[in-house]
Amino acid sequence: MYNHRIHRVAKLTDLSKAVIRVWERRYGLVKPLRSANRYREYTDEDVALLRFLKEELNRGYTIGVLADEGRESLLQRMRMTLIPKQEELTPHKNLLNELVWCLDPLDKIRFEQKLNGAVAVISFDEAVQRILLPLQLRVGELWHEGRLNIAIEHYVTKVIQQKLFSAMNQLPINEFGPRVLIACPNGEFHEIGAQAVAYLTAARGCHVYYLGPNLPLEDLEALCERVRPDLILLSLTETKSDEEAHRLLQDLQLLSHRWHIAVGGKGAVAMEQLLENTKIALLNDLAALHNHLASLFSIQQRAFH
Ligand code: B12
Repeated sequence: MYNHRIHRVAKLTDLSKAVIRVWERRYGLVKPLRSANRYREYTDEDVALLRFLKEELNRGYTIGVLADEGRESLLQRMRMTLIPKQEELTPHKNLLNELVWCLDPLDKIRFEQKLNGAVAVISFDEAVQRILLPLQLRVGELWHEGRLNIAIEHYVTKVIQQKLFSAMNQLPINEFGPRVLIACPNGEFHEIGAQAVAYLTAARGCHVYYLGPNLPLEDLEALCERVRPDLILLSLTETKSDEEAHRLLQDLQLLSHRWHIAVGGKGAVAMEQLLENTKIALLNDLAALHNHLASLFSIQQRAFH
């Protein structure tokens, strides 16, 4: 998660700097921090909120009505309706090529400068989907093909993980948001998909417990008794043999009698037929995740009213 200066915010939102300042002064809808040299600094969430306000104005709302609704309620609505436009989330191909060129031989400084620079100029959500996940995929594939040293792969994976964790740590903890447990079941070590899902879920206002890779389902179940999650999200990245898939399905079905479960990742998609007629939801991609979370929020809101 990054702070952006006003000229960048204007570019990212297509609003003029004057309008952004007026919305701050008159309505308090964004509250930028001030840097040491007094420049306004806006968070990714501010940028997303300004984009959302612009869309709401296009739909016919007036800024006065939106201001009366208040920042918190607008943020809640934004998270629920912010459906990622998949066509805008295509991988940043040229950048990925340039990053990969910095890896063999490793030029750490150029690699990090390029990566940090590219991630800083777009929203972190977009960076996750256009840069960080495709980079992980490329680097993993290069190692699998025997074209990249595993030490370099580990270095890149750690850089990506640090970025995801640090962005997640900067999000406010929404104590009253739906509680979501996220993990990879035992035997699953490919963690980045789950970690990205954890970030995106937290960024949409859920209270996330991220449990990482290789988690035995009995231990997950024991934790559920304490946390009482509204949703368990499991990442399955590996395609399983028929026998393994049936065994996993049995365990998941037991869990699904008590808790609401959704699975995603390539391994889950490969189990599509097995998952039919079960209570376990299959989320094919991140857009499906987004829709699932939106319905979780509306269930929670209905329960409150
Ligand atoms: C990166 C990678 C690695 C990295 C892992 C880094 C890490 N710590 O995570 C390294 C190089 C270490 C690695 C190692 C191994 N790997 Co590997 N790896 C890959 C690779 C190239 C990409 C996986 C990945 O991270 N993708 C990026 C993520 C973001 O994509 P994703 O997982 O598909 O997730 C996306 C969606 O599916 C979704 N998603 C994922 N989870 C969830 C969950 C929910 C709820 C939702 C909504 C969505 C969602 O979100 C993402 C959005 O784009 C794949 C091949 C491939 N092309 O997929 C092989 C692959 C997964 N690996 C494989 C294997 C076998 C291994 C090893 C066992 C190899 C070995 N002999 O040692 C080891 C063991 C893993 C370990 N112990 O760490 C096999 C698995 C075979 C199978 N049975 O399916 C694959 C398929 C390669 C192959 N073709 O054989 N690997």
